[in-house]
This record gives sequence, C-alpha cells and structure tokens, in this order.
Amino acid sequence: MCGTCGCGDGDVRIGGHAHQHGRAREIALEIDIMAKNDAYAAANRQRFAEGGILALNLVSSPGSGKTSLLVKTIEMLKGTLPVYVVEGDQQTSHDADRIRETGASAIQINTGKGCHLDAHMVGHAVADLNPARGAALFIENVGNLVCPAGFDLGEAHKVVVLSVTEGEDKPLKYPDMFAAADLALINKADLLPHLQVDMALIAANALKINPGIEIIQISALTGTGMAEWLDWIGSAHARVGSAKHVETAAE
Ligand SMILES: Nc1nc2c(ncn2[C@@H]2O[C@H](COP(=O)(O)OP(=O)(O)OP(=O)(O)O)[C@@H](O)[C@H]2O)c(=O)[nH]1
Ligand SMILES: [Mg+2]
Ligand SMILES: [Zn+2]
Ligand SMILES: [Zn+2]
Repeated sequence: MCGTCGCGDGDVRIGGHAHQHGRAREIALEIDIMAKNDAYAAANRQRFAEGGILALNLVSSPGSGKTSLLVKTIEMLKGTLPVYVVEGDQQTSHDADRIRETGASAIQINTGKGCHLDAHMVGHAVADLNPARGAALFIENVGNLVCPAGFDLGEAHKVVVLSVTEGEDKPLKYPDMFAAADLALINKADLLPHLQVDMALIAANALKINPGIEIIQISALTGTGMAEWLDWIGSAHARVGSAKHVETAAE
C-alpha cells in the first residue's frame, strides 16, 4: 500500500508478469514502507553509479506530455548514448509501446491500484532491462502530482513536467513535487498564443517553492526548448561519469 495516500498495491505487473513474492515478504514490506523504499532506492542508486547510468524520474499530472517528450528526446539522442525507459501507469502498455516504436528498450510497470512507482518495482524493471554501461535511463512515473514526490527511486534527478494548460498556481498547490524536482519542464509552450496564461508567474511560483529549480519552457510538438533540455541531460550525464571517475580515483 501507498505510504503517502494509503492506497493498495495489489495487481502490480512488471513487463506483463504478475509481481509475486512470498506472503511473509509482503508483510515485511508493509511494516515500514518508506524505510524499505529507501533501502531499495539505495541499491538502485548503487547499480546506476556502478554502470555510469544517468537515471531521471519524470513526474507530472496525467497528460502533461511525459511520453511525448520522451519520444522526441529519444529521437534526438539517437546515436549519442544508449537509452532505456521504464514506463509506469496503472493500466495498459500504451506508453511502453510508443517508446518501443522509437527503437529504444522499454519495460512497462502496471501499478494496478497503486498511484506511484516505488524503488522495488523499478529495481525489478531495471534488472529486466539490463541497461548498457553509460546509458540514460528515463523513468516515466504514474501521472500523479502528489505521491510520486515522496518515493526515491534511486534516480539522479526528479524532473517535473507541467503543461501550460494546468494553471499558474500548480507549484503552490502541489509544493512537494516542485520541492523534490531539480528541473521543471513547462510543456506545450506552442499553446501559449491560444491561452491566457502567465508563463512568468508559473516560473515565479516554482521558484518560490524551490529557489534552486531550473526551468525550461518546451514543446514536444514543435521542438521549442528541446535543445536546452538535451544540454541539461548532457550535463547531468557528464556528472554521473565524473562521479564514477572520482570514485575510482579514490579507491
Ligand atoms: N499541443 C501540444 N500537445 C502536446 C504536447 N505534448 C504532449 N501533447 C499532447 O498531450 C496529450 C498527452 O500527452 P502524453 O505524452 O501522453 O502525456 P503523458 O504525461 O505521458 O500522459 P500520462 O502518461 O497518461 O500521464 C497527447 O494528446 C499529446 O499529443 C505539446 O508540447 N504540445
Ligand atoms: Mg505517458
Ligand atoms: Zn498515493
Ligand atoms: Zn520484488
């Protein structure tokens, strides 16, 4: 069950298969969900560090454009670094299917009644994907601007996607997500001419919650802002590489 909202975690499916452990393990897992999650997240983080893998956790409300941005990102990253995707949704494999059409490896986690991915599910998915050394791993979380904020998956950064149609006040109403993220992608910028939305106010509200957050105005449809997003990914990927280098040098 969800340590944030108390919803059930029944019916979890990873890559189409039911996720099963013994009942004793399930009960143990429920004793302290957040502590267990943090332990799984630490194991994921270690795996990513050892493999020089940049893991990014994309979080947002449903329909902000996470999968559309990922498809475009994968197309633009082609030939530069290996890309793998973990897709989280309550039901369907639509998003993993959309990602696979790009040629990237993707695995779908269906959380059933669950409202977020947890580090344990992601650990299984990453074991199945077996990403190559130096890869970029994108984790698309379940569309939900609340619970995924509380679950560390072992990622390097949470990236929050907010589309311009969602309202300027969203960072203030859902502060945990904007506090947890290092980057905000303000998507569907192509719609701005049709809306009465104050882009500067969205940014100001995000910065009010998290003064350190970086903000990129972007459109998966027209490609506006994609170059800046790819630069950000490149810098984050380089930091993973140099962290590994420092570790090795210290040994
Ligand atoms: N105009 C416009 N539409 C977009 C943009 N990005 C995504 N969309 C549309 O928004 C809708 C939702 O996009 P998805 O990529 O499925 O959003 P998502 O965040 O992955 O959705 P969930 O996984 O269901 O939470 C689709 O109809 C997209 O075509 C954009 O930059 N501009
Ligand atoms: Mg999606
Ligand atoms: Zn929840
Ligand atoms: Zn398991």
